[in-house]
Amino acid sequence: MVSENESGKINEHSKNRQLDQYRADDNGKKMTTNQGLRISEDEHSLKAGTRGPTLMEDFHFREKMTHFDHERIPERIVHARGSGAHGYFQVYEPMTEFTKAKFLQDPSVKTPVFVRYSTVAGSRGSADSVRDVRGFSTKFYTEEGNYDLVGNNIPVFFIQDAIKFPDLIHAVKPEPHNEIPQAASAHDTFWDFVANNEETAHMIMWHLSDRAIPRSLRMMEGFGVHTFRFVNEEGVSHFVKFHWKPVLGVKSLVWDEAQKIAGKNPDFHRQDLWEAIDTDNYPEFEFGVQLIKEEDEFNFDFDILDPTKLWPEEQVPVKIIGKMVLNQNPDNFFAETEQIAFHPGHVVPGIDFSNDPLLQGRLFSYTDTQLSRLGGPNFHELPINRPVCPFHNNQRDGMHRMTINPGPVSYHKNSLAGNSPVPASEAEGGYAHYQEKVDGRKVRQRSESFKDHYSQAKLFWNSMTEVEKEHIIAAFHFEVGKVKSKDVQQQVVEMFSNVDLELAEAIAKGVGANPPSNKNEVETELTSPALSQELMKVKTAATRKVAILAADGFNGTEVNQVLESFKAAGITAEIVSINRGMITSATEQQVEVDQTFLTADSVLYDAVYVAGGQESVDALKATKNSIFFVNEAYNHFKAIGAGKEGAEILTKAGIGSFDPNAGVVAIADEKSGTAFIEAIAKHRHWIRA
Ligand code: HDE
Repeated sequence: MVSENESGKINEHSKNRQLDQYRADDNGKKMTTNQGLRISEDEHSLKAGTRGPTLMEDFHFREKMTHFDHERIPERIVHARGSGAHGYFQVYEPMTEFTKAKFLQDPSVKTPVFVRYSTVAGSRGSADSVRDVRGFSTKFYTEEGNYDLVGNNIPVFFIQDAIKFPDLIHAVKPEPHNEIPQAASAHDTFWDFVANNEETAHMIMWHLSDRAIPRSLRMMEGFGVHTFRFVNEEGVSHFVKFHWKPVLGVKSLVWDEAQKIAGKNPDFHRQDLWEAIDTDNYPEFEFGVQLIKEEDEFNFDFDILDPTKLWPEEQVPVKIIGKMVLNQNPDNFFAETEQIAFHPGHVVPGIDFSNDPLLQGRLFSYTDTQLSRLGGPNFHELPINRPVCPFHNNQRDGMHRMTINPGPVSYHKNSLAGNSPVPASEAEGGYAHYQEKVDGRKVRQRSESFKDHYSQAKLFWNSMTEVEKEHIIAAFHFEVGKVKSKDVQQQVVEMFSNVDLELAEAIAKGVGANPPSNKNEVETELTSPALSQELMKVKTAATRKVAILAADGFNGTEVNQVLESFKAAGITAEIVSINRGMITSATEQQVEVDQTFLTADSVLYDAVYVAGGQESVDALKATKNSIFFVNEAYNHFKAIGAGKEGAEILTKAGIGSFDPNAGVVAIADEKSGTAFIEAIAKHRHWIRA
């Protein structure tokens, strides 16, 4: 069995049907060894007497223990912590004008996909909510082979040339002498690298912005980062950048919250993704492309091959061309999310590379890393990695080979097998590299056109709203404040004075460094509103999670009404109370408590609603926990709602008065329920700051 479908017709179920052949159901079965021998006893090793030594001949013990001893594989050198999901992709209109890629032609075709999200720096078991870039990798199982779009949630990168990647990662990973800190960039070696590699400036602005602490993997953008090529049937090429736009909008945590979540629920994002799919709230992302004609390559004030530059959307609009829906959780984390192997070099006809030196280096690294991670050259045969279209070549043998290739011929060209498998012509779907003309001397140099490191960093800064700027400054204070070397701190201040003098002065003040002596601030007033997540239009409360604080004697009519309006808005709610079990309303209605103040925390919710009812409010008031819960949610700028008597808790939590404009809503009637939902949809109420 090489492929699931020799006819080439792929639909959204193709990958699932292929995986079915590998799924094993142990339910209700007798236990056997891996050889199929039934096992009669699995709790006692074979011994010479009940108190005697274990015997070598205990093959069952040996097999079980040996397998256990070898259960771990090396974690990814970067992006070790990840979460995945199955789904499908559908194009809105044929993209024939720009690319011949088949999965981008027919709007009726649903191409199966697997997506893996990740953080970069932390180990496999590190917390989800840390400040970091998020990986956003998509494997499209197309009829022409697997296409991997291995992107991030930030559109630019730290460095311009792949040869610097090991240095960047050595600097950001825990320091090698003491393996501290885990999953964090707030330490000396990272900031030393930044200050001595000016090309990082633009990416650092993004890294310290709210983009690096997403609320949910479902609420962040994705970017292919590099410039790629689309090539159509006529061989005409366009430069292209890829975008994923989340249907739920781009939303972030606040830093204090992100740090607390790391302790309260390290699996915050993984669980959010899992539960969303489990409850049929399928994450959706629209697919967009920015296109530049070949002849316009040099018409920009940045080099389109430079991965530290973006193409401002106001200059090169994003054309939305399709949608991805994630509708199925994996069955087995290791088999699917861990063993999936992405590679930017997995392309299909119609998609090609540019000469971006970062991309060029990646084309080497990804296969190489799988060899040590997955133990040999046959990782493409693992179920999650297998294309759903046929694959035939003369590659043979190697560790863990699963395919059985009959016959004596495994070479090309041959006559004994009629010269098969035979390369396909372009007309037959054979991949032909775009025939770009290249001409140059062999040099170890960077193009002059890559040397402006500050204009787009400044563009990003100019495009931020006031609150986003405040967050970036606070992030500098945290990150550089954790740096022990005063010298490195000062270097950072000097470097960012190239971006913006006020910013550099603010950094200096917060970390106790001298004001910048360098006054080379780049001069540009340009802005790109599309870069600000605060200015984005999508505002919905759908799939958000609200904590309802209630105890015995709560106002049942009011809570029912609120729950109804939550349901209509696609909001989920959990009852948080003093103890688990049932609580009874003033009118004898019973509801089950989902969480207590010990098992839950305000940081795990998007909003808080304190139910009315005097007895309930009195009971809650008596616990400091409820006051802290509301106070913390308020300080994290979240929507707060309260029934009439619930206002007493708000007062105790230091909240002055109801003010829907500041997201503090009195729940009295249906109209106020709507106001509360609008407050949740706004996500955060910065006016309180
Ligand atoms: Fe990666 N990167 N990377 N990277 N990368 C890996 O491949 C590498 C870069 C990205 O969920 C590794 O299979 C080099 C940019 C994602 O499995 C490794 C360079 C972007 C993932 C590797 C880069 C990415 C990886 C580690 C500099 C955004 C996770 C394990 C030239 C466009 C994929 C693996 C997954 C993973 C190398 C830079 C995204 C070592 C050499 C830029 C999302 O091969």
